[in-house]
Amino acid sequence: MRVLTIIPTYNEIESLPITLGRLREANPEVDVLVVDDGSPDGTGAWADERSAADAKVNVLHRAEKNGLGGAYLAGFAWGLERGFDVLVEMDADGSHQPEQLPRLLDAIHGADLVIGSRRVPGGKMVNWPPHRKFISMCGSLYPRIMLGLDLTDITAGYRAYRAQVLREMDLGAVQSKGYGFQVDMTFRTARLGKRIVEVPITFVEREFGESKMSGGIITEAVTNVTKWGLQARWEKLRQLVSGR
Ligand SMILES: Nc1nc2c(ncn2[C@@H]2O[C@H](COP(=O)(O)OP(=O)(O)OP(=O)(O)O)[C@@H](O)[C@H]2O)c(=O)[nH]1
Ligand SMILES: [Mg+2]
Repeated sequence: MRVLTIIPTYNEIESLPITLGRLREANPEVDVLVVDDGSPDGTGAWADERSAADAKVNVLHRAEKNGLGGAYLAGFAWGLERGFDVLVEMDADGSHQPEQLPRLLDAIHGADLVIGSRRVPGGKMVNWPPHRKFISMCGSLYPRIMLGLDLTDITAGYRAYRAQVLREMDLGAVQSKGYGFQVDMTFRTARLGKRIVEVPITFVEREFGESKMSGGIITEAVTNVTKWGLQARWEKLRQLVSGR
């Protein structure tokens, strides 16, 4: 099983060296792709140096900051072209612990998408202030109800996809940029009838650098989830009325 871990970065010069070091140490057989959006702090240049010294580390540069979603889509295309079997998403900021990657990879044997969840038994959030926990809980509950997905952590970003799922998906149609990207991808995976499994992870609040979370990202996610939820209900109603 050839595994590629994709790490999107924007201004992660303090965090990326630590995360990448831990990832290589804990999972030496796993390939890595850093997708940097022209970080002004030199994250991309650092990753290039690291890549020159380590054949397992690769870097994809995008000209400007264009959201997490776009970075992952570019990373997926890179990995699919090169024939990887499993594509993993991991934040650079230390929230997703590289030492827990084997949990996701073990579970992918019996699933098409594995989500590292903070809300299944054994899952934890470390150093998260109560208001972030509350926002995150709402952010998880709303799409769960609206989209009818029986999952505890739909916005979570520590995941592993079987390449086949991504190949079957119309990735060109995915437009979500921020948090909504994770929900969008989960909903698409579920609609393809794929098996989604959650495994517990310990999510650790970032220690260095700044969060890229913004009002715009939340608005995008809420607007899209509402739209998708209503569309799905409308479609069901239409089928009922037409007797199909
Ligand atoms: N390439 C790229 N990476 C991004 C972009 N926005 C965020 N990232 C990266 O995506 C990962 C998650 O971003 P964070 O800022 O940690 O967002 P978050 O985890 O939702 O928020 P916090 O919990 O506050 O850290 C990090 O590795 C970021 O560097 C972007 O526009 N382009
Ligand atoms: Mg983070």
